[in-house]
This record gives sequence, C-alpha cells and structure tokens, in this order.
Amino acid sequence: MSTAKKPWTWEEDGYTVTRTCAWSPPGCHPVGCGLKLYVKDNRLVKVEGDPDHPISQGRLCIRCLSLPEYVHHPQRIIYPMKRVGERGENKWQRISWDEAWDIIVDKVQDIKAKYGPESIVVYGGTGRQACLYYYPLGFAALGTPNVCYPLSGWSCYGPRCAITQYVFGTGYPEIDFAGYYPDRYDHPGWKLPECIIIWGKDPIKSNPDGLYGHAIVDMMKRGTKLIVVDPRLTWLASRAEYWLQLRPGTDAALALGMLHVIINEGLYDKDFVEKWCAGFDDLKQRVQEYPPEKVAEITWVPKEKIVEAARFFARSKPASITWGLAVDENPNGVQVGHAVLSLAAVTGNIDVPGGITIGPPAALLGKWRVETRLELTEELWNKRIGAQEYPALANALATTHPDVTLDVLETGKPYPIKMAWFNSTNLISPTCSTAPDRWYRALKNMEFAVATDTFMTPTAMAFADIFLPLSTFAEHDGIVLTHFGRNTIFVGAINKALQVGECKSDIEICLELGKRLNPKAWPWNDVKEFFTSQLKPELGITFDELKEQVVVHPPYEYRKYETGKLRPDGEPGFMTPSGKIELYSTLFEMWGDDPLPYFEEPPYSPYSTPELAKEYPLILTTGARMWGMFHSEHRQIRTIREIHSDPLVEIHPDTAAQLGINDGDWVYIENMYGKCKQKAKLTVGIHPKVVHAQHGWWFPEKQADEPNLFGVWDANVNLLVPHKHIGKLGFGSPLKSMICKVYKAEE
Ligand SMILES: Nc1nc2c(c(=O)[nH]1)N[C@H]1C(S)=C(S)[C@@H](COP(=O)(O)OP(=O)(O)OC[C@H]3O[C@@H](n4cnc5c(=O)[nH]c(N)nc54)[C@H](O)[C@@H]3O)O[C@H]1N2
Ligand SMILES: Nc1nc2c(c(=O)[nH]1)N[C@H]1C(S)=C(S)[C@@H](COP(=O)(O)OP(=O)(O)OC[C@H]3O[C@@H](n4cnc5c(=O)[nH]c(N)nc54)[C@H](O)[C@@H]3O)O[C@H]1N2
Ligand code: SF4
Ligand SMILES: [Mo]
Repeated sequence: MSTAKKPWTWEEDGYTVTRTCAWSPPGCHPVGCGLKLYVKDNRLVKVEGDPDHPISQGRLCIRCLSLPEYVHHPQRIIYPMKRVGERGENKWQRISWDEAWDIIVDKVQDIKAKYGPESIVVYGGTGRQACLYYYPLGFAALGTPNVCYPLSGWSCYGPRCAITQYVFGTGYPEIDFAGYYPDRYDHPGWKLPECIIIWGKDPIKSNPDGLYGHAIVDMMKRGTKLIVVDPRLTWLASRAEYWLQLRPGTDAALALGMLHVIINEGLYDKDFVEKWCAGFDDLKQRVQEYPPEKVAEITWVPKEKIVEAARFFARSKPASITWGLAVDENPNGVQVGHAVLSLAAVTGNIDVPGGITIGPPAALLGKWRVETRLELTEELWNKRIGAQEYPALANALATTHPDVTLDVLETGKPYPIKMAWFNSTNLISPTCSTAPDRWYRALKNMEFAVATDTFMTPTAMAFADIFLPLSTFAEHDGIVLTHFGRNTIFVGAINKALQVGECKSDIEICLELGKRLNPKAWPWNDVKEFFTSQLKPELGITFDELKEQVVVHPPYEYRKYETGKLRPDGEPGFMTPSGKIELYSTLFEMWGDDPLPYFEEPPYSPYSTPELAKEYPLILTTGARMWGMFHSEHRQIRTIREIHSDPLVEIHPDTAAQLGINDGDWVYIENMYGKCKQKAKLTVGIHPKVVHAQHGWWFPEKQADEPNLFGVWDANVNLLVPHKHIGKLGFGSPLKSMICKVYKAEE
C-alpha cells in the first residue's frame, strides 16, 4: 500500500478532490482516518474513504460521512459574534475579527492588571486538535498557568498516561496492530496477537486517542481471540473467547485475581520479570489477598471464568491489552491501571511484535507544547491551581487540578477567577463536568468569557461574551498524530479543502492572539511556517512535504529497553527510579499511596453504602460511546439524529418488568445528587442490577435562552455524579460506578 505515489489533490468531474486525514472538529481523536473531500464552488459535496490510507483503508464511520451536513449546517456560526443581551439570552451581533481581537485584548489586559494573569482559566475538553494548542493558548498567549481539563479526577486518558509514566517510564501503551508499517499485517517481523484483552473499552465505537478500532476486527479475521472485560455485552464482547461481565468499578479486584492465577501457577515470563521488573515478590505477596473465589464474590464474575481467562491470556504468545475509560473513571483507577500494566509486564508482552507497543518518554512533536510553559515566571507557574495539593497529577499533566479548580471558582480562594476561555469543551452539556449545576453557578460569575466553537452550545449560550467561529478539519491545514505523539504510528496531514465564512482553526486563533499579546513567543508568519518549525527538527520534512505525502511513518523499534532507547542516558532499562518496570511503585509510595495495586469498593455500592443502596438499588454506569455522536456534538446533524434520536438508558428486561417499564418508555434516573430523564432501552446485554445511561445530551431543537439552555438539564446524567470522590493521588471519579433508582415518568 503506497501512499507516497498518489497526489494529495486533483480535479475530477468538476470537483476538486483533496486527500486528507481527519481530526476535529467535528470531534474525533487523533486516529487520523483517510478521507477524499469533493469540493465544487466552495461547497463540500461528498466525502469518501481514502483506500490508500494505510490505517483506515477506505473505511469511514457515519460522523465523517455526514461531514458535508455538518460543514454547511444552517445553524453553524461562521462569523465572530458579540453578545448584546444578558448572559443566557440568545442575543448576539456579528462583528469583525479585528473588533473581536480588540475587545479580547483590552479585556485580557485589564483583567491581568486588576487581578493577575492567574485569574484567567482556559477550559479544554478531550483530545481534539485543540488540545495541542490550548496549553500554549494559556501559557504563551494569555500568560496564565491555569489550563483546565474540568472533569472530576481528570477522568480521561490523563490517568492512564500518568500511571504508565510512573510504572513504565514510557509513553502510552497500545496494541501492536501493525500500524507503524505501510504494508501493515504483511510486514515481515510483525506478529499477530494470539489474544487481546479489551479492558473497559469499546474501541470499534470509540476509536480512542490513536487506536483505530477496526484494526481489532481485521486481526480477529486473521485469528486473534479476545477477552473482553465489560459489564455490558458489546459487539466485541459478543464475539469474545471470554466475556468477563464484572460489576462496575471492581476492575482492580479482577486484575489482581488474574495475577493471582498467573503468578501462583507459574505462567509468567520468568526471564522478563527477572531482567526488567522490580517488586515482583511484593506483588506476589499482594495477590495472595485476591484468590479467585474472593474475586468472584467482589466482581460477580464466576470463579472458573477468571481462572480460565487468566490462563488463556498468559499462554497466548504474543498477547496484547488495551485499556479504556474504566481505568480513568474510577477513584480506584490508579490501582486498576497498575494491575493491568502488571498483567502485561509479567507475561512478557511489552514492546514485542504483536504485543503492547510503548512510546518514548518524550512525546513526538511535543517539545514546543511543553516549553511554552517557560513563558511563565516560576512564581506564576507555582500558582497553578491544585499543583501543591496533587503533585502526582501536576507532575504528569500541565493542567490545573479540576476538582480544586471548582473549589477556587466557588470560593475565590486563594485568588479570584475572573475570565474563562472555553476552547473545546461544552462542559455543562453532560460531558466534561460532574455536578454540572455547581460548575454552572460558579462560571456565571466571570467578568469576561470567550468560546471558540462551531455551533452555539449551552456552555457558550450561558457564559460567553465573545464567540469565535471555528473551522472544521476540512477547512484548515493541520497535523494529526496518534496518541498526541505519546505513541505515534503515523503523522498525517490535514489538508484544507475549502473556506466557510470567516472560520479559523485553533492554531490560527492562537497565532493571531499570541502576536497581539506576547509576540516574541509567536514568531511565525503563518501556520505553514509554524508546522514546518515543528516537523523539521524531528522528522526532517516541511509541512508542504507532509501535505503531499499525506501520511508519514516515523520508524518504530521493538524492545527499546534492551537498546537504551527509553532513557536519555542511553542505558538499557526503563525511565523509572529503579530503571525497571515498577510492579512496586516507588513513586506512588512517595506521594502517599500504596506502592502495590489494591481494590477499594466504589464510594457508593450495595457493599460500601448498604443503607443508601436500599433506596437506590441499581448500579449506574454512564457514557459508553455511541457510533454517531462524539460527546455533546452532532445533536444537530439530522442523519445522525435518525440513528440516535433520544437519550437512552439500558435496563435488563427482568428489572424493567419489576419496575413496570416497557421498551421506549421515558423514565427518571435518580439518586441522592440529582435526576434526569431518558428513554428505556431494554437489553439482555446488561446485568439485571446494573443500568447504563448515555451522556452528552442536549437538544439544539429546544429553546436556546435560559433557563432552558437547549434542554441541557433534562437528560443530564452527570447531575447524578458528585464532585468529591477522587482517588488518593487526585485521579479518577465514579462516573462509571454510581447507584440510582429508575422509575417511569408519568407525563
Ligand atoms: N463515537 C465516539 N467516540 C469517542 C467518543 C465519543 O463521545 N463518541 N469519546 C472519545 C473519548 S473522550 C474517550 S475518553 C474515548 C473512550 O473510549 P472507551 O474507553 O472505549 O470508553 P467508553 O465507551 O465510555 O467505555 C468503554 C466500555 O466500558 C464499559 N464499562 C462501563 N463501566 C465499566 C467498569 O466499571 N469496568 C469495566 N471494565 N468496563 C466498564 C462500558 O460498558 C463500555 O463498553 O472515546 C473517544 N471516542
Ligand atoms: N457521564 C459521563 N460523562 C462523561 C463521560 C462519561 O463516560 N460519562 N466521558 C467523559 C470524557 S472521557 C470526556 S473526554 C469528556 C468530554 O467532554 P468535552 O471534550 O468537553 O466534550 P463536548 O462537551 O462535546 O465539548 C467539546 C466542544 O468542543 C467543540 N470542538 C470540537 N472539536 C474542536 C476543536 O478541534 N477545537 C475546538 N476549539 N473545539 C472543538 C465541540 O463542538 C464541542 O462543543 O466528557 C466526559 N463526560
Ligand atoms: S473514527 Fe470515524 S469519525 Fe473518527 S476520523 Fe475515523 S471515520 Fe472519522
Ligand atoms: Mo475522554
């Protein structure tokens, strides 16, 4: 499969065709699927999959296929807007970019002079393109140390990256799906994984961060077997060798139970453990506390299945694991992650063909992002919210601590927060916040707020004074790289195919604002010059060269721990305090947590809060990904709303029958923190004591003005999740393991 020979653009039947790699908006993670965009008279008329893209090979999902509907949607905001009514009132006026910049620059300078630069917070959501640029937007343009990913416990990806950094000392671990090679599965030296554990993740729907989910299906067709750890029967679980249907939030116990079997039965890789792991004897001792019978009681997974699945995994060579949100959205998640990484390590599957690949300790093309911090004085950097309270989080992630940020917003202590910039989060629309009602009240007090987005959202409607219109990935030049450079299978070009209104990309906005506020940090004349400055030192190519090639594969090497490629001193081993994989984590210990993985009951459960569980007898897990929606996005897109019309809560038919609920009934989901309304979807693919509710629902078709705010409070399941149960090190919240009751809505 050669990508180099095809041109990146050509004329065909009156269309200009542009080959490009996807990112965002509309939302997706950096998996960078290949598209052919057909443009005529500055309109995107159709989209096709690019058969020459080495990863997606012509396949696309509904979100990319419906891109023309999104790009030319009548409700899209394509000019800068200024609010002319009260916040929450749908009254806006079109302004020019110059006027927008004048207002923003004046306000920023005024707020910085009056309250200090730390009184500005940039809010950013999940790994869209914006997350390459919102740190520099904060640090090098606005001059604040406070960039906030607002989800309680930073419960997405950040915990997994931090755990890997502390336990392995490397970039992100990923299934080896032969993505590094243009010839893919035929590549000599690559091996097919015999078994993959899919742990709390649904990658064929979510394609998260850099894992192209359908690669798993490709490998299944070639013979790979699966173990799926999920309370719900997903498509992959239904085709797995073992589906371990665990009670939500008990993952640490399950992983420790599997380790118990593998270690006690001598099924681990003794050579690898001896040479490259530290703390094996301590781990061996710890797992004795988790015999399969006890783990079966905790997790509700039958003992035989735990034992058999553990044996099957340990005996498969090579074998791989991919882990998902179940690690992050759990206050016990650091221990889940530690135990899952230990499973991968003791079986010797690290950085071998068909095993688990690992990225280098420093992210590819990450230098500039990190170094923009140096624009801030040490004194200012030390004011970063929550950095003192949660050093384990602050050390791995350059953001504030989300939970401390909400406290500071509410109390004004130790200093007041006066300005917000919403840059890729629609946080009150049940996404990047738990207790969104608290965030709503706290964010109402800003003196000034800016939102950068494509459509008017409840968040922008409630808080923003200025709205900056954002271009989609079809409308701008850019770079996409899997796992944000933490484990890069390829670097792709995002090639601009058309211009819509006056929309600009995140990096264009940063450059223009940066030049006005802090020009020395933004020396580039345009984005191409900027991208070349990023690409040239590490990949030796210019942006124009990347554009033409569309996809570039940096070289990949296995067993980097043997060749000194994981340490700056060039010594073999890992970049951890002991130089080995830390089954016993000296860093967790230093920060006051247990150095070994352990299980802790979810904060609310039939076992930890039996009294409350009498009133709220069902376990609530939330937010499993949908094919057509990316978080709160796509609610305006008709084709997609035909597939996902209403918010759905999954209930087992037996439970529903007891509650007098039929398929399609509107029901309330309620607990001690709040309630919301969704439509019942009956399915045998969920345990009778567990329900699953969708997140991200608001209704662009409903009234925009407050108090309605596009119906943002109606189906908002995050109202049921509090903001106080994070793990000891500051990571994780119980988004996937709350309790609730469900009853029929009478209206
Ligand atoms: N289409 C689409 N794709 C997306 C997104 C989107 O909104 N839409 N969002 C993106 C983002 S930000 C992220 S972080 C990724 C996340 O992608 P994934 O990690 O795949 O996340 P989820 O789909 O939330 O959850 C995966 C599975 O975990 C299961 N689960 C629930 N509770 C538990 C539990 O306690 N333990 C275990 N083991 N499993 C549990 C769910 O049933 C679900 O099948 O997806 C990204 N991709
Ligand atoms: N109950 C429950 N809640 C959850 C989850 C769950 O599993 N359960 N999952 C959580 C997870 S993992 C995450 S990451 C969060 C996600 O939360 P967010 O990332 O805040 O997701 P959205 O609310 O969709 O907000 C993103 C906004 O950014 C805009 N946007 C899209 N692309 C770009 C871009 O490239 N640049 C800019 N500037 N803007 C862009 C979109 O139009 C949208 O309005 O949700 C979390 N919320
Ligand atoms: S995973 Fe789907 S939405 Fe994301 S880039 Fe690929 S085809 Fe597009
Ligand atoms: Mo996420």
